[in-house]
Amino acid sequence: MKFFLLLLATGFCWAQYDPHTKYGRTSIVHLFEWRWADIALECERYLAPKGFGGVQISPPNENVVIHDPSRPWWERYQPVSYKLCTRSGNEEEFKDMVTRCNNVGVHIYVDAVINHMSGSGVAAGTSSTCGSYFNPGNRDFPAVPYSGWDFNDGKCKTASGEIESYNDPYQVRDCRLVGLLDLALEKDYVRSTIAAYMNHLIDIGVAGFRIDASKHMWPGDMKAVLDKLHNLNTNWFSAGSKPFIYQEVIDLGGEAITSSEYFGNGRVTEFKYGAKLGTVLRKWNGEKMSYLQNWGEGWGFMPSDRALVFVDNHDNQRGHGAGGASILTFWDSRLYKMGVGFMLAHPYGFTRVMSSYRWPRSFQNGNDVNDWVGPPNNNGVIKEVTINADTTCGNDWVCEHRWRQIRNMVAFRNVANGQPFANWWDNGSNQVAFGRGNKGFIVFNNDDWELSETLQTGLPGGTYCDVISGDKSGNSCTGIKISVSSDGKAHFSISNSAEDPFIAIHADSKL
Ligand code: AAO
Repeated sequence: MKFFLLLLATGFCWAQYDPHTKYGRTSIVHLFEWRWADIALECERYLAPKGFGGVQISPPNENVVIHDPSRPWWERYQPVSYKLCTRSGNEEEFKDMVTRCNNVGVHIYVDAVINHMSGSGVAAGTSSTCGSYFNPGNRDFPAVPYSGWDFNDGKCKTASGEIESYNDPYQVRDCRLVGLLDLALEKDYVRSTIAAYMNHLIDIGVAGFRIDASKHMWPGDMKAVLDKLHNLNTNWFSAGSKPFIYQEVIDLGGEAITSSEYFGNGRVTEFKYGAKLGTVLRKWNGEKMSYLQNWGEGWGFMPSDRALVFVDNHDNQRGHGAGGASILTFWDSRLYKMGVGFMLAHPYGFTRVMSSYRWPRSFQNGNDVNDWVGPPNNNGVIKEVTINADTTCGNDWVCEHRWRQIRNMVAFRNVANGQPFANWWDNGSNQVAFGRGNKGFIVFNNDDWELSETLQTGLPGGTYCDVISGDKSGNSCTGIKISVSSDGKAHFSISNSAEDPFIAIHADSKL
């Protein structure tokens, strides 16, 4: 009986919360809009050697091709069928990516768009990434197939058929989100059809799913779909492994629907995390880094073991979704590196790093009129991710995950995995430091004056290489060196005008 309960607690109950990353790998990266061929190469040449656990990919199923505006990134959130056929690649390329990434211990997490199909106002025809016919006006998606029976038109009670108020949970689940045809997930046919799509991906070898627009589905309907899913492919995962599930629910407080309603299904995106961290690092609303001592649940966030966290995502880096102006992105690179560094050093949540492309941002009355612009492309065909001699990316791919400060903090998190939050220090303002047991230590100076302090690091004595200003290579260090004395103390000085005003050392950066 005891054994059974243990099994229930560790294996069965917890399964969908476990990212199934390879042992010792603790973060995933969202390679937004990348082609499958480039992701396969990136797994082999970069992500595996640098210790990344996995990749969140853009939706792999057939979507509407939108011409006005021309091929926006958001066309991929308007499904036409579940054929694996998009601008990122076809089914063969998808399978090749999953196999090659899994073979080097980097897993694939699919962005699953299952709440809806295309916009209701999209014209009938074959303007889709695989050429499948569809007729939104008639609710006809023959390539699935779905018909009028499979949508929530009869169930939604608003006059417009749209979500008109986020204060009414019925509208949010039963009506259309920005005109998108809302699937009737209460129907077994719809549940089984979605589960078949997800099972096809699981059988190919994916490790889990981001479930798009989860707030717009009833948790019980989602559970019915998730209960139909296969275990992960035993070529790469241990027998009985359930897919990792993280649900996109935007809960900044103040609405009828809360994240906690979804904990039974898996993890949930914690949108408060990036919104608050951006506010603190920008020093808005009187916030200071010294207030971060109780970061996590102490800030009203969900339990750490339910949270999927990120500094920015593909929506709020361009003003979609939620979080507002405080969100830090690659456009504010200095603060962004500090934000991502803080996230990766701190034990709270399961971490996702964003990897973006550059677009011609252009503000009019505070809004970016180019927030729709799709990935770098030639006449609509997504451009290759080229790699420059200095290991950065070309063709307008930003590749934040390849920035030294971010890549090295992914390694820091792996080294510090399982170690407690320790040795907090702050100056009452925006200079803070903390460690992770005896494995890692990080110091930030976000004040307008120099930091010069002797601090307890918790680390064994020795000389360590700061992984923010440089890299350890062999027994030398291309950045700042920090000597930790035998009592664990070390002196840190960080100028407020340093290129990156933070320093991080860890067990593997010891010289
Ligand atoms: C496109 C066009 C539309 C057109 C439609 C159909 O832009 O004009 O009507 O096609 O033809 C993406 C794009 C959409 C795009 C869509 C389909 O962002 O612009 O529509 O593809 O092509 C809500 C959802 C959340 C969603 C987010 C964008 O709850 O699930 O909107 N995110 C996902 C994806 C996203 C995708 C979809 C879903 C659809 O990540 O890329 O859309 O598949 C409140 C609510 C949030 C709500 C936001 C925005 O947030 O709480 O739940 O997110 O509003 O509507 C403060 C508040 C905060 C509030 C926020 C904004 O911060 O504290 O709570 O203000 O008001």
